[in-house]
Amino acid sequence: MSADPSRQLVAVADYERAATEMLDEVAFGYISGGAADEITLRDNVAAWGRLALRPRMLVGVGRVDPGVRLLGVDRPHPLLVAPTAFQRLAHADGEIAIARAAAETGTIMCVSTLASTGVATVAQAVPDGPRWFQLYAFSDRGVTRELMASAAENGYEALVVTVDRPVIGVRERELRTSIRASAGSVQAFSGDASRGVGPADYSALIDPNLRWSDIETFAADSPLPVLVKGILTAQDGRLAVAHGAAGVIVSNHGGRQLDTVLSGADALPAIADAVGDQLDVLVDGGIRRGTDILKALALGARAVLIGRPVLWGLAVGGAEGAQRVIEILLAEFENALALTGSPAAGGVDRELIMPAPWRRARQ
Ligand code: FNR
Ligand code: LAC
Repeated sequence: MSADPSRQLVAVADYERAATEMLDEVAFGYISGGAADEITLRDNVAAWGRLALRPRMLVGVGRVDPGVRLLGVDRPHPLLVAPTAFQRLAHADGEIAIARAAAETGTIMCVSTLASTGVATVAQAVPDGPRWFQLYAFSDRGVTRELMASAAENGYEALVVTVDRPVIGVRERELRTSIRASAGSVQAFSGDASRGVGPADYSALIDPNLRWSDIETFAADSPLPVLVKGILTAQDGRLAVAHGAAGVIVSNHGGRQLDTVLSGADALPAIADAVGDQLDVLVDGGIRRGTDILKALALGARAVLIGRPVLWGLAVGGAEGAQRVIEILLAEFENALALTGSPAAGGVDRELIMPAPWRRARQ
């Protein structure tokens, strides 16, 4: 082994393997697991591989521009850190470490309502990084409003309302390990914290009766633009437009909610076609390579989010590990722009992809 083992880790898959070895069964099961038979979890990754790239040559790619415009703001690249709960399960430095990694790389970090470290603490610890707040609307709308206000006061730039978790999915790995974790922003509302609570206890706080009219209320009440996270159909894309959303995140929650739903990659084109000219469409799920980011843009997304990869980086090497994972994906993305003859991320379109010729052979 070399003196610095992280030098051996050159791809997201390397971090996944290393994290598997470092994390205990409880944390690894929570982070890497999915719902039921994990068919959607696996398909989220496989779906990007069912698209082939159609590169163009001789267009001059000595300099490529990975920048994109998102909610009307120019950003250096189209990669965001997805909201993931309880990041201290992966590493003692948790959210603060990921906030550092994000700030160092100009990456927007989405901080979860169920973050181990509360929204205000993250913002104070790492003041200079772009951040969005992911909202779980609680049945107690007073608490919900407090969370929204705290995000705005602490410099969060957008509100991501997650709508695909009215109830928790069938998560057998979590059931088998009786996981315990706590969430900084909402600890006070979660009952007896001294005995330790599990994700399921927090789930009980989330409103299963949330409706489109609530999205409209949040959009009207909050000074921040609202994105709806967790839609998979063009119908819901149109309803997001009708109810005042500034963006949608096409997502199946990393395959953690309902097994056998379609992947983000497969859901994206219809949604982008229906509403891509009226609001910003983002996508997540299974992004593990720079080519996956490029394919998402080609299908009509403005940006992508990564969940597990950054947690694997965090588990392996704290802030540095998380940063390295982001840098690997960004370097691969720029490489893919150059090798497909795409000088600017903003100019990528569907001409760049086709259904992969090898998909039928494999099935
Ligand atoms: C999540 N996800 C999630 N989403 C959300 O809106 N709020 C949350 O608190 C969480 N928590 C969470 C925890 C863990 C451990 C994971 C893996 C995921 C879903 C997340 O935002 C995102 O949609 C997926 O993780 C994207 O898929 P990949 O990149 O993990 O394949
Ligand atoms: C999860 C939550 C908290 O997926 O959304 O575990």
